[in-house]
Amino acid sequence: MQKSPLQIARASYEPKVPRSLKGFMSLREGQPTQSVADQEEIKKLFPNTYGLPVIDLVEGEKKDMPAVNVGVILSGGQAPGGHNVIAGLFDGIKRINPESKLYGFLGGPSGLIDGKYKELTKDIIDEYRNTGGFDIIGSGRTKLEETWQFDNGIEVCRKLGITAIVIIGGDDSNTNACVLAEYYLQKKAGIQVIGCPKTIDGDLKNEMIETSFGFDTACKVYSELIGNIQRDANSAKKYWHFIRLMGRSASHIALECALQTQPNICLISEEVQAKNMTLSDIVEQIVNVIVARADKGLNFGTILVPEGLIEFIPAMKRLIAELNDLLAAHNDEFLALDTDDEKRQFVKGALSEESRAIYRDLPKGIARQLTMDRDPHGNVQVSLIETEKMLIEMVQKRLATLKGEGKYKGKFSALNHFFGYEGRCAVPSNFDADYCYSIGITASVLIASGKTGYMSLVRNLTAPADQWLAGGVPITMMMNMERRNGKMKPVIQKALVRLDDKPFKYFAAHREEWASEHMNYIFPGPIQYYGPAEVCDQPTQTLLLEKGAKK
Ligand code: FBP
Repeated sequence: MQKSPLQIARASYEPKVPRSLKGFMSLREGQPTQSVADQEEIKKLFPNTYGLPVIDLVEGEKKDMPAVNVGVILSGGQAPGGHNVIAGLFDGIKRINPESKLYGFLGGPSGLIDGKYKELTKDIIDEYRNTGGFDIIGSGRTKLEETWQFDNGIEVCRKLGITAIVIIGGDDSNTNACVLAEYYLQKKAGIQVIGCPKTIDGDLKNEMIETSFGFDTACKVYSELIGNIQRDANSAKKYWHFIRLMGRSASHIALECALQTQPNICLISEEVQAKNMTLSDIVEQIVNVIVARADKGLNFGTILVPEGLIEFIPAMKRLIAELNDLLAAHNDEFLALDTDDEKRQFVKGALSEESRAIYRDLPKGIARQLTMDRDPHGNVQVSLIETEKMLIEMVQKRLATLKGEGKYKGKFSALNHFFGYEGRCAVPSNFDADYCYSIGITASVLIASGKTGYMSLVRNLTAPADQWLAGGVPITMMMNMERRNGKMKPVIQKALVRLDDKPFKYFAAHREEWASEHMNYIFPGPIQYYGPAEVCDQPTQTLLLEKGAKK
């Protein structure tokens, strides 16, 4: 296979790791822990894994350890650095005992259930060191939540002599890792389960987990592209660029990209919800900036739109819920209608007054998407809705009205973009390469120490890598009870953007200046892998602000 010069160079990159992971290690256990909320219910559901202590890895002495067979699963969407978690895990278990073996379950959690796996040997691991993607074993979105799946897992593990499983995933996958750990303890199956925090969305973080891996690289890739667009906008001076950014529900990616590039506008879904904003309020906010810039002769700019926006607009959320219910109950009737117009009338006739008004004012294409693209559970696939196009259409309409009233004299020409897949499999930044490798080694130490129900933990991430701290955090500590599909379930709390936290406050304090002033754009350029640490090893702005390393 032909390789690029960067691929060749990155193959021999040695990730930087915390001092405590360099030699022999031992564990230091802290005090018993509690879940973030609903302590009684969580304790009852996890009698064996509740209340475990947080663990720190410290330098220790050489001990002879038995070989261990470990299975690893990649779960959910790709995130840069996944291959390095696996490489760290491989190197870690081989360091513990060279006879140890690593098996990769293929295509995500279903690989464990169906017994589809491959042994990951040194040759395979070496091919994938410091590369993006999840292609070493593939990933999938099957949820591990039924006891028959767990029991199949026991059979498969017994066949391969596997006594520990590492699940690399987001909040839901790590919740399931914890359920699995508890089940295997109850069943005395002799299989440990360790989780690792993955997702570009950045919404798996809390008091202990400072960031999920992949967020750093993905945001840097998107910020590079946004910066390039801003330079073009500054040069050509003729387009407004509406840029939708991946991130499912939380707006961490949009916020981080705004902090890195200083666009004219960045919408934050959590703020829209907190202020109970309507779609028209959002359009008005955008239009005000466009008009003000036009008055200065600046008929161009950049607007960042988080992927989950639509679901955070309270009235839109109600409309979507009504559509979900309506089409669940009358889907056949709806599908039997011949024309789009008939379908539109059918829907309008069945909605509440408030939702009908919103549905009527939506651009037709978007209204159609809301009723057509549905997931296997019959819900609107919000991430497929082209919010940026919808906003362009609505803004255009509003500007035309203002022009007619003589209140707007500018020119409006808009282009739309969606950045998501461009960043999910990028070559991991040094931060992600180092962080992920460290997470992998840490998981191997937790396994060798007999731990289960833990998430591999690497923190103090704004310091140089050799000062990072490694350890483990009981997954139950991050849990609370939430309603899912009509039932209360124990889940890891999803971290949305907090309006009282430093990253948002910094953004809010500067956005007016970024909106109107001429020369505020920042152009981050491409990720640098070789060169001075301040160019190559910087963590995200979000992390720097959260940890007080940037004011
Ligand atoms: P997870 O890491 O939580 O699995 O999701 C990451 C993500 O990239 C989201 O940002 C996005 O909404 C979704 O996956 C897209 O999913 P798909 O890969 O199925 O298109």
